[in-house]
Amino acid sequence: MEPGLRRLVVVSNRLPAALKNEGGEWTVKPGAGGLVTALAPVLRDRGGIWIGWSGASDPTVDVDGLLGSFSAKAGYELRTVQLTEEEVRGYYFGFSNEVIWPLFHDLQTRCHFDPGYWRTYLDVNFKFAEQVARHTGKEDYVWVHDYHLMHQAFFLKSMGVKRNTGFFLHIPFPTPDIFMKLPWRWKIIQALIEFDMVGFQTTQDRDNFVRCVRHFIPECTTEGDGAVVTVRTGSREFRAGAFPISIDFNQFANLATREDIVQKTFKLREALKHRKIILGVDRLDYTKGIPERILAIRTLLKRFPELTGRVNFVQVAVPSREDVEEYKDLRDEIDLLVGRVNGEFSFPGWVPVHYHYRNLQREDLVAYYAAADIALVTPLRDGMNLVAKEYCACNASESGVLILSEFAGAAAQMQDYAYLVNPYDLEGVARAVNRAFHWDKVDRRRMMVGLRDHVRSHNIFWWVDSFLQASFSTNLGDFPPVDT
Ligand code: GDG
Repeated sequence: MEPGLRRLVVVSNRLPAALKNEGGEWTVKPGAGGLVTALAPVLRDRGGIWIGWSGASDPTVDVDGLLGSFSAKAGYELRTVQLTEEEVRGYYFGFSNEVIWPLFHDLQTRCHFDPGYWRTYLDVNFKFAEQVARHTGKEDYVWVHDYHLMHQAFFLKSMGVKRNTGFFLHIPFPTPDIFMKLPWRWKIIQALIEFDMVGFQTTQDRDNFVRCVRHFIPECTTEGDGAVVTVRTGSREFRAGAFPISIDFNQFANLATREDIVQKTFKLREALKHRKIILGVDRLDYTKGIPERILAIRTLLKRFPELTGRVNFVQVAVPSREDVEEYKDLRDEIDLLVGRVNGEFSFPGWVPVHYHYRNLQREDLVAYYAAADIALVTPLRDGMNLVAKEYCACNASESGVLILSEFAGAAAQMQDYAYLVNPYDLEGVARAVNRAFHWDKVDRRRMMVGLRDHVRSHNIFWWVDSFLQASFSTNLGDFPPVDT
């Protein structure tokens, strides 16, 4: 059956709607973050099911009732997997966030390789697979997302349930020397090769994965030289591809030029006295390099004192994983650094760093993007980074500069038109900002037009189509390399 005719079943840790307990009352909130931003418009267009955890661990909550109304509005079905608090602790906070997240972002010293986490991860993956088996049929295409659920195809097979399955990893896949540190490395590889398609953000991630497979199965061969290759391990044949995720370009571009948002953008610039705005937008996470970025701004003001009073650095940090000690410490560290830099450089009428620790409304976020002269997107490591793409889509004036970490997946696609930096090199980042500040208008336009053209054509719909087409195509030559 053609991929376009199959019903799509998305499986991810969280549903696109989260149940939250506010003052004893449960409410439904649309989720934030990369995955929801990426898939919601697609499922609305195609119809289908989304299976995931609702965010509520209280067994007395009427989850189905609460999700029902959201589901009707969203235009697709939601099916929830109920998790206990203990399961959430071991599988989500433990294995996913304290093992795989830091390890796959090359931050192995932050890993807690607790065998209890691993066991709970397996139990929860089994629970998810049972729900997938219950709510799907042979003709459905099951598309599993991210590192929380790497064992879906493996458990479906162990239950004797035949499904066409794809997996997409939103975060980087590490090099073999880092991956090998994982005590359960072989089990993860065994599970991933059970999918029919394993997708990554970049060619480099895909190649890292294939190298890890080859480490355990030396006779493994690959065929093809484009974005998608066929991998044969003897017992298994599957596909592995690079599919750089993207955004709904038109939605952002249209918002940025909507009259009320143009007004908002103007007011923002006015409030900052039309100084040049340098913008950072991130979930508050240690992979995003926020402390390093603030220190780079400090270096900028020290090395280029003529910029004092002429720039504002605006950092938006969205609260994330707030119950985790490491994230609380990171928040304290950032509070301290912002205070220090402002204490060191402010004078009456000017404060260099404006820091917002909250989730902005989409309209306000777009106004910040549109107002910013320079976007400083400097994660220490990132699967893709949608903020870089959203900034370009919103830059209707085509005069902004994107300064981008070479360790973001987005760098592989955007390197011709973005200013690439090493986020650990504070002086290098400071020099890049200084150069962007002085950059000629014609050059800025040329770069931004190149970026916008690329994101416009390689948008979220292109991403979904590429993944689904590549899962079913008989000619993998149709998928040329997507990055370098
Ligand atoms: C993971 C991978 C990969 C941010 N602040 C606000 C807000 N956001 C939205 C942005 C953007 C999303 O959050 C962040 O996406 P990123 O891609 O930058 O990062 P992660 O959350 O870490 O996402 C990443 C992604 O998955 C997709 O595959 O690119 O590498 O780590 O969409 O707009 N949204 C609102 N207010 C804010 O203040 N409304």
